[in-house]
Amino acid sequence: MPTLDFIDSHTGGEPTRVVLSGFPDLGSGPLAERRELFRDRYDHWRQAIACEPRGSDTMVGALLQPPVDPTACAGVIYFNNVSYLGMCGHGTIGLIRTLHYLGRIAPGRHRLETPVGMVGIELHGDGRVSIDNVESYRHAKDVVLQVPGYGEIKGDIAWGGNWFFITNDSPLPLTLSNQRALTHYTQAIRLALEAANVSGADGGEIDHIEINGPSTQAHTDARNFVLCPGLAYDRSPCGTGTSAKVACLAVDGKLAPGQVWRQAGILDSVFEAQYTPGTRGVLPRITGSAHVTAQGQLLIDDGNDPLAWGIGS
Ligand code: PYC
Repeated sequence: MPTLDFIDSHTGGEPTRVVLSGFPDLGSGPLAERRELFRDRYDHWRQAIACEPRGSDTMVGALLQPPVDPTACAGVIYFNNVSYLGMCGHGTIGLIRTLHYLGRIAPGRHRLETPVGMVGIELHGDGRVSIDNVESYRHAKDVVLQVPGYGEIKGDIAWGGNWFFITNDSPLPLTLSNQRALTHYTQAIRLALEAANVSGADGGEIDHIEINGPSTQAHTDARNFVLCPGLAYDRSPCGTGTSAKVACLAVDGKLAPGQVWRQAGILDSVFEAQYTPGTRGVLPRITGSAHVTAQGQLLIDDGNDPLAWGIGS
């Protein structure tokens, strides 16, 4: 019976499941190629790991891989209940915390290989993790969209390791008690983007929707609500979304290089962000913390269990 060793953690409430061993061999090519192989041949494994009954629509899987570049501490492919992610901020914080828990890395600087490029890491002595994320940039500003049931809204399209539509327009305050209505609204935005054929650079699918609102907590600068590709909301402030937002703030002249900006998510957990200028946009640094929650084995009893490979969407 296929058996996978895993460790779960949460970063500001958003879960990450690091798969340590038991997965089929994806070879030693670039991570982007290994991700395509995963998608083409082993997508049922994604479903078995991330979807119910073992996972949930909020679960992000992190398949640990040997890196191509020996200076990296690890390689990783991120995935969720519906597909694959280029990068994942909360997932990286969870993965680094997990590697530390296993005694595989010590506090200090590290490098992590992802399908969208090398990411710099700093594991601090107090357990916080900083990510020097991939270059992030705004692709389009003030895109006007007709959203059925909500009318005209405006937002920016930006890259932070995934594609985001970022808007300040919200029908309701960004509170946990409004999460169902906000999920409904952001799903409507996602459908409107698809209907209007709006994409990121090179036709990249905009599969994350971010609403930004004013800060409601001391020591924070803003608050967000993020819809993830699998149509669940991000429990954390979303690392790639925060990177994309920082790219927009920088190009609008609202955030200076090195200035710290604190982004709260819908559960009040906070990521700290700052940037240095890049060639196309900004090089964001995102800091947050994660907690290990479970360690175990996933058992895929495909001889007896009709739902051994998970419940797809
Ligand atoms: O933290 O980048 C992130 C992320 C992406 C999807 C869920 N979390």
